[in-house]
Amino acid sequence: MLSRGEFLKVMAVGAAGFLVSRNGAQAGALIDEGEFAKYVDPLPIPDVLSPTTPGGNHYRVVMSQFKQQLHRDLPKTVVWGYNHSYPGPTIEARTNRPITVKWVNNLRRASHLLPLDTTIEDSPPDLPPVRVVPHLHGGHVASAFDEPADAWFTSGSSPITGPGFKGTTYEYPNDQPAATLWYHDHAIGITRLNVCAGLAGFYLIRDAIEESLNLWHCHILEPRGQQHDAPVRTRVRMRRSRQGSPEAALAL
Ligand SMILES: [Cu+2]
Repeated sequence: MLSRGEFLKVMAVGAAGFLVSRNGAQAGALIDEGEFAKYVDPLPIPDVLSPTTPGGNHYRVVMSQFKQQLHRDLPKTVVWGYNHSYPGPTIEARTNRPITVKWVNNLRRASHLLPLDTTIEDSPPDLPPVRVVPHLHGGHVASAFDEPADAWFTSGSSPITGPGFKGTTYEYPNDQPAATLWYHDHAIGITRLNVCAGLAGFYLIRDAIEESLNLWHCHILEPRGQQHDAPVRTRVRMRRSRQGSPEAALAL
């Protein structure tokens, strides 16, 4: 069994794996993982998203580009995220309490953050390079709001839309047991690139069964008995030097 210190180290490594991203540069040698000092940054925990009105069931999420510090020893990195956060804010839902989310694309760019491969069938050069469509991974969602990959849309008041587009406000019934889900972009042909750029966040569903286990109040980690529930996600990245092109994007 892991000691508390060992557990926290595992958590910190996981966070670094998720958050260390491209350092924004042109083709160069792969960075040696040992270049980054370990356990030097606090575990990043995304904010919990608030509804548009207190106690309400409607949320608004904006996608945009910004810079974020990903590691103590890296310069701020250009990323894409939700509500100016990478990973995006955590959506906390409850079983059988439906919510709606208005997704706003504010990625007002002519080109993608990462190199596009327009030779693959689903990403021809005539599609807008900056197209998005959010998807709730693992969510029990009606097909109209499950966001097939061709339901993409661009930014602006008159967006270009894919053939499957039905709107930008989605319904999530949450008619499933407690679970740790995640939302991420799902646009056809470039899902891997949009997620790699940063379009991903947690979606937690709570229920009475989970609450009865009293897992949130971990008195070992948090002696004051406060709620302590840290969503942690890991991902493996390959990074090139600051003079190099973005690291290889890994399909998720
Ligand atoms: Cu998914």
